[in-house]
Amino acid sequence: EEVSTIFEDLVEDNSNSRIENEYSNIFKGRDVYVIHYESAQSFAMEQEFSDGPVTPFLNKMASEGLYFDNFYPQHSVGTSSDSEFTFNTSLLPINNGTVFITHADREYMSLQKLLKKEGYHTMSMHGNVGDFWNRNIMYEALDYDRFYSKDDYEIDEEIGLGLSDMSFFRQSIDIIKGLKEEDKDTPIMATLITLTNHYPFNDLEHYGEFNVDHMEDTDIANYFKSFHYADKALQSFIEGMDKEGLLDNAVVVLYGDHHAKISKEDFTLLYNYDETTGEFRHRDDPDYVSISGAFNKQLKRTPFIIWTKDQKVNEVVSTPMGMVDALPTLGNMLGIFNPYQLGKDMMNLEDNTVVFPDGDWVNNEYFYSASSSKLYGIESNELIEEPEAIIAEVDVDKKIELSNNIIDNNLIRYFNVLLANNKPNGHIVESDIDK
Ligand code: GP9
Repeated sequence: EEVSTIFEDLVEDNSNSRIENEYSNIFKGRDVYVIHYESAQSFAMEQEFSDGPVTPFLNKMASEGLYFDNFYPQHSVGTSSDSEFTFNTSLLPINNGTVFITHADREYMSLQKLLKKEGYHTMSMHGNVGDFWNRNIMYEALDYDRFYSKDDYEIDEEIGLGLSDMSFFRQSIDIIKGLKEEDKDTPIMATLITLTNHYPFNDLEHYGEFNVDHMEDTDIANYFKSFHYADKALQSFIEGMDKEGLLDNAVVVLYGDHHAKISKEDFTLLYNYDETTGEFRHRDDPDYVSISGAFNKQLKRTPFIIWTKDQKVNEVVSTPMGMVDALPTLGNMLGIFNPYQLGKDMMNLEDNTVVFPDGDWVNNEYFYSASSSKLYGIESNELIEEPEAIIAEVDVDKKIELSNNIIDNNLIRYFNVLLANNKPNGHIVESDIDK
């Protein structure tokens, strides 16, 4: 009974929120290249030094595509793997472990499954060992057709954690080109997971020169140098794919997978440097910027960009968005629909409450910190006195508990039976479930 009720509520809510809009099916049948962009944080896209912007090419893609500039990856302790999980399923990560490791034996409705029904070949590509984050096993649950991991690449250049992004992208283009030459008619969905721009960003002799002036010799400076390298690698991928004609009928999706563990001390230096005096402001300066509250949360935002060579959609969406909203938004554009998604199609929303696995939430007006039980104004970053009534309006636990329930109790296995046998009010019996 309980499963049927959960199923009915979820599927009905999703069906009701499924609104045809000008973006419906606009990318149907196109190749889909998803760039899982390691540690790419949005704040870095706004930084410029004497050697130029930190991320000039990423900024160009953001200006040419559909740029969600108020995006949160919603990861928990599973960091990169949590981002992959939520992007591909529109479920929240669990907050007491890592789905990729502890719940890879569950059934999921994934982007891969939905696209395979449309005839796509789906694959993931990553220069690290295949069992990192238990990807080898979890990818079977997501139902990827193929996983190109470290053993599929020539490790001809190592920077940071392993295969350099430049070499990874160069070799990945060759693989994709080969597949297209073998079968130009089968659409491809490929996830390309980068690696170089990874904590602690200390492989300085290999990133290339990039002067960050007054920020030199800080950890955040090393991050900027690493990210600047990753930006060049991204440019080599897009330009290399275009040179091979692989972007003419494609959509590129790029997301920053999580924040980069930059210290508050370094953020304080960065945001309190006074260009006019060449000095760093002190705490008693009236223009001093405090790294706290809503601003501290916003610094953890990462980019989410949907880009096409023909710039078919070119706008900035500033509605608060979580990774859980990615599949509903992209799926509508690809002509696919996940009946069990917990997220929303962003193109139908003016406001949105992004709920995090730890109980934090953010919307257009407020940021709520679960750990401190404090509420902040998004614009003012001021503490809201007497926040109880506002906090009570957001049922955080409902979304977190629903997501955890679906994952922990493998409910999609049952949902699929209800969906297949159209048994919304019926009881599921064990024989209904494929062994
Ligand atoms: C590991 C890479 C980085 O293969 O995806 O993972 P992270 O440490 O960022 O979770």
